[in-house]
Amino acid sequence: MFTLPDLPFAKDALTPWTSAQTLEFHHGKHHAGYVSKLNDAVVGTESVDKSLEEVIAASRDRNQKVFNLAAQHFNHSFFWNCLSAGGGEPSAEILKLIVRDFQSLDAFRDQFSATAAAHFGSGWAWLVQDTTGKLLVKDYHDAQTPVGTDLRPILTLDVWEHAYYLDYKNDRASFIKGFWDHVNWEFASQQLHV
Ligand code: MN3
Repeated sequence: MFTLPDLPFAKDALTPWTSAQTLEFHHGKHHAGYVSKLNDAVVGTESVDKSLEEVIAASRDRNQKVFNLAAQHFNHSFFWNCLSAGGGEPSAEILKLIVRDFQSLDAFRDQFSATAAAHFGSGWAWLVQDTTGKLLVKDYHDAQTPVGTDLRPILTLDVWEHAYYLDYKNDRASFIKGFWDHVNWEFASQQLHV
C-alpha cells in the first residue's frame, strides 16, 4: 500500500509564488486522491506488495488506470522534493552538465520555461538525463512519467491547471517564472547519474 508523503516544507513556505490554499488542494486533495485511489485499485492484486516504480513499470501500456494513479503519485512526490522555500543556485555538478548540454543556465531555463508554457493541456515539464548522461528537456502529457523508461528524472514542474489556477488563473507563464525562485537544486543534483 502507498502513503501520501508529507510536504518537505511548511504549507505557507512558497508564498506568494504558490499559496497555502493551493497546496492544501494540490497536496491534500489531488495528490491524496491519487494515493487513495491507487490503493483501492491495487488492493487484492499482486501490485500491493510492489514498489511504486515496479507498479509504474508493470502497468505502463497495460493497465491505464493503475498507471495513471501510480505515475501521478510518483510525479507529485518528486515535484514536492524539487521545491524549496528559498531556492538557491545550482550546484557546481549540475551546472557543469547544464552548461555542457544547453550552453548556459539561462538557455536551459528558457528552454524549460518555453516547454512548460507551450505544453497543451495537462502535464509536466521535465529535465531528464539519458543513458549517455546527457540532459534533456521534455514534456509529458497527463500522468506520463520518465520513471521506468531509459530517461532518469532530475527536475519537474507540474503544469496541470490545479497547480496554479487558484493563484494565477490562466496565467501559466507567471507561475513558471516564479518556479525558478523555488527550485531545490540540491535535490536535482542528487538525482544525477554521473
Ligand atoms: Mn498536480
